[in-house]
Amino acid sequence: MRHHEQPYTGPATFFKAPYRPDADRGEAHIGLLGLPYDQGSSGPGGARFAPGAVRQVSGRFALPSDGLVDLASGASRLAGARLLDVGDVDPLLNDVQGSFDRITAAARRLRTVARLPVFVGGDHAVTYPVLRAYDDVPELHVVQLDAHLGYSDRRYGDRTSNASPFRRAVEDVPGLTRITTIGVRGLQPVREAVEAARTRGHVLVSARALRADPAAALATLPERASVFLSLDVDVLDPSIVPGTASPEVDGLAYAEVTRVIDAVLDRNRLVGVDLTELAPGLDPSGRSSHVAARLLLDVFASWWDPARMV
Ligand SMILES: [Mn+2]
Repeated sequence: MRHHEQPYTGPATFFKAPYRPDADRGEAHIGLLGLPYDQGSSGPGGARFAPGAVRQVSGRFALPSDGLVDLASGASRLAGARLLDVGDVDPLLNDVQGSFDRITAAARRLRTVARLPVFVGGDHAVTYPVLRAYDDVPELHVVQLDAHLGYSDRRYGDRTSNASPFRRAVEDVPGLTRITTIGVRGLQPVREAVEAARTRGHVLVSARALRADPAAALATLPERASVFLSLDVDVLDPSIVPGTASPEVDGLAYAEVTRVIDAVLDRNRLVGVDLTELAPGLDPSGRSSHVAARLLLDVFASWWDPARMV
């Protein structure tokens, strides 16, 4: 059988895209790689199951060749976009550096395959080995949507957890110029991280500040830069995404998050995206995975411009 029209038929791949672990250079506009890694989480874990869960539910967002209709504007979105699922990185259990090396190598490869490399799943620790694959990009900016900083030097003595990816990245990625973190909130034992981030010149925008004055918050975003967008699903309110290990109340609404993403993409060149901290097992309703898949789809739709691809 060739046709797998229903969302739940056929092998589950990201957005029902062709499964091409051996994809060739330049083969995809958008290439999706699963990172089933959760050895960096001190919480309940389960982010290793995020790639599988997103594959399962993203079948409902499979792209017809003539694209989708944006019901808000009537515009056609993603017509002609070529997506590929390039598979997963196999982590090495109890070998963090070995796992990170595999992730970095796979990320470097995906950058040759796809115009827009997309990394799905894992706890936030994966962003460090992903960013290592961008060590050739001058003046790389990271825009991070997250309730947390991810900028601790150590947590419980460990330097490689999901509390430290951006701290390690600024140490090892020479071109990483600035990190803009949007959505931080709550009472957290991270004084050292806040001071280190401010000293390094990073920008922290709280969820409260974004809500109070969105225009002022968006004015902190980079412009005309190469941007890596790191989406931690816990930036969203836990009522929207309960399936995450470190939920923080008083989070952003979905439209607030997409407004930030649209602004980032309007002003910059997007060089990669990750989506982290989705722990599907913590949400028996399954809606967290649906929201995550939809968030990726909205990133793709905002990014895709056929005129730019010729
Ligand atoms: Mn977080």
